[in-house]
Amino acid sequence: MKIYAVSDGPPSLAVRMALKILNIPHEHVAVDYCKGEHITEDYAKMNPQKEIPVLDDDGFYLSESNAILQYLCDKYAPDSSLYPKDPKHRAIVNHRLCFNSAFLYPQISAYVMAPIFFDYQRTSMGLKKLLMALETFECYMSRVNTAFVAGETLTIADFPLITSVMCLEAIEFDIDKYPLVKSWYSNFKRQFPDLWSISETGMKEIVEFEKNPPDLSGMVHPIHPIKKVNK
Ligand SMILES: N[C@@H](CCC(=O)N[C@@H](CS)C(=O)NCC(=O)O)C(=O)O
Repeated sequence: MKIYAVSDGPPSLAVRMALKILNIPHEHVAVDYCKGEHITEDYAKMNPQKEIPVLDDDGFYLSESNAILQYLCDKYAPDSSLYPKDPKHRAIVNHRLCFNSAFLYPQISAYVMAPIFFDYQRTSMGLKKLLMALETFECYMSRVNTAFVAGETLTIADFPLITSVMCLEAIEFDIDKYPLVKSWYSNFKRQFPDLWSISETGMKEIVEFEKNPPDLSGMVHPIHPIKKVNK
């Protein structure tokens, strides 16, 4: 099995957490985002969306990190509590995965990540949408009032939400107004240091890039406006 991933991308880091906790032997293929290795026609054969990560399980190519998380459990750990079988419990896990990929992470991607790498600004509208998404996250946490995002035990839904919130920590974005999100995030770090270390490595890179944006002038076929960076 191969995972094509970047070292600081939240979806890649979430999948790497699952591979680690499930103890699945795999090769980590580092995709050079700054060179635009994911925007090539060869890469598009694996993932026409030209996004990272992509899983290659013996010729079975799968993109979309949520689908990868679900597949890894279904195929390699069908009885794991990481992806519960009970329909309602599973529905909550699926809901939190969708909530992240459709509602929270897009705001974090636009407000936190894109302006680090490309010629985009952090706008008041972007901030407003991000705060709305965080309020919603806090609301879900208060409704269930559980230790993890989808119940009292860790599930695959925690991974992408942890890596999303990690981006906020990377730019020292204050989440004090969301106490349940904040305590879930701190507890995860304390209880799963090995998993957190995967995310932390990515966070350190983001922290550095926030101070010194990477030079993307060599990116092939860029799809975002490239920033001028002093070399
Ligand atoms: N929905 C996708 C999103 C993946 C994603 O956004 N990956 C980023 C890297 S962290 C990417 O490939 N962006 C493409 C680009 O900016 O050109 C998933 O969860 O797998």
